[in-house]
Amino acid sequence: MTAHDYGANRSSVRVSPAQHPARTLVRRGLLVAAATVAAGALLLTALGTQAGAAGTSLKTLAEAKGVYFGTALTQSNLSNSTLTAVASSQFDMVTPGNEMKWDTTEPSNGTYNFAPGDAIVSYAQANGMRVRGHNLVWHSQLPSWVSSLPTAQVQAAMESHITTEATHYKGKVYSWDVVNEPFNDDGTLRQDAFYAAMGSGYIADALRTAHVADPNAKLYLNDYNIEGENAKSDAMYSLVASLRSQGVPIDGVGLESHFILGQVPSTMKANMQRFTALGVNVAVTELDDRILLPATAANLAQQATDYATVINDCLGVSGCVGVSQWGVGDADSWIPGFFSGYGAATMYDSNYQPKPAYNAAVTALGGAGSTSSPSASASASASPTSSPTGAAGSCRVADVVNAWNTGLTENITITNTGTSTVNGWSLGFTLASGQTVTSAWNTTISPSTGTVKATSLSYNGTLAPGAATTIGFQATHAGNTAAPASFTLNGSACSVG
Ligand code: 9MR
Repeated sequence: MTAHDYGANRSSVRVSPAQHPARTLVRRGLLVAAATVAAGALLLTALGTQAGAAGTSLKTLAEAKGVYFGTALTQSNLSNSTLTAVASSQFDMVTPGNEMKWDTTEPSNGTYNFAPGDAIVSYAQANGMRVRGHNLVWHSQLPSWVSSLPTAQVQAAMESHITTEATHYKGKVYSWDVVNEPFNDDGTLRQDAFYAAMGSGYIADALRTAHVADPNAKLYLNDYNIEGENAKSDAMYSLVASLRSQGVPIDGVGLESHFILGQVPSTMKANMQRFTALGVNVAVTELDDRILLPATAANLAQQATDYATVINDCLGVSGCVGVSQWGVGDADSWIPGFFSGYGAATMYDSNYQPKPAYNAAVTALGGAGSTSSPSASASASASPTSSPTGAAGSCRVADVVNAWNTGLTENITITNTGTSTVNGWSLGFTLASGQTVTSAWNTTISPSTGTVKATSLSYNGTLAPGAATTIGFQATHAGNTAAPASFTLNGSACSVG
């Protein structure tokens, strides 16, 4: 597998794992606000607790539709209280990001380590969430001792691994991705260690072995680029049809759904339907939608459309059991580390504030999403949720500038360091000479040069004490790329840094 296989865009460039950006997660408790100006507004309060109308979380809405809404979590995610507050309030299914993969669970032959996976299961159980076991057999994150085995020993090693792991988690997982990513994009089976040892029969053997170990777990084959109808999904379809006709225990097909902005296949629903017609379930297992950075308002609006499309496709297929996003927020996403220049792929920004895609998901699930999709375009509503109050001298601003020869972006994090809640804000600052704002996100900025004001939108105007929000803009420049020297919030000076 190479990272650029995920999704149709072949122009993406993989960076080496060593270049993965540090997953720096915000420690401070952050407000998750998605308030609309209208009555009946959707309001999510600090640390993901719902204070708005009941039933506005993704999981509650999904459950009312008979499906789940999940996320991937890694063990390190569990120590981030801001992240886990969102995870436990919004999601009812957890997929361990890495903790149940072979390289973790059986790093050397016959030596098992279930502690990381157990930590995820414990978190899920404590928060009333189910677990998608991920995964038992995969060519990747496979310890080298397996691929170095003499061919004649691979089947026994695979069966032993499946039996031991599936028995350990018996009764604790809802489902297993028994075989992960078995196909090449052209529909041929990968020539991995399992195929080399057993031919295509390794898949049926893996499923049968898992079923014996945990007869109640739903057994899945999971892959990417099988969301729409194409050679790869055709191959998966033929395989599932064949397995079913042989009585091999298979319950579902996972469609990973690592999408590129605007490229959700139009055939996704029909594709899911043909699988369910075979008598298996389908699930969207690893949803994200990557954007070429910096994300513009139009990008975020398209992402919202993409999320709604995927969720509606699932809801439109009776055998689609749920949707899981791959990671809680943009700070947790694998995308920036694998696709150079891409990011912003999830429903939550890097401060765990909901993005337009979140509101779109809520709406698709039948909830009362924001009436106007949050947008950073100049035409978006810039009305504060009420008259600006608070924050008299009680704010801190951190500004990160990324400049190139003719342009720059600034990402500005505003923190309410005061003791009262800010209800609607206006951030004043002066652009360096020659800079002209061309687009903005999570705010509107006016005018585009000189001394400007960045104004809150409907969904990020409320800042509880200690809460932060991040806005940004893109500008052209004529050589001076300096950040503003000072900022005011609702007229009062902020500390900078
Ligand atoms: O999210 C996982 C990331 O932390 C790992 O570095 C990566 C290594 O392959 O695997 C990621 O999860 C993958 C999942 O297990 C299978 N489908 C693709 C996911 C993204 O690479």
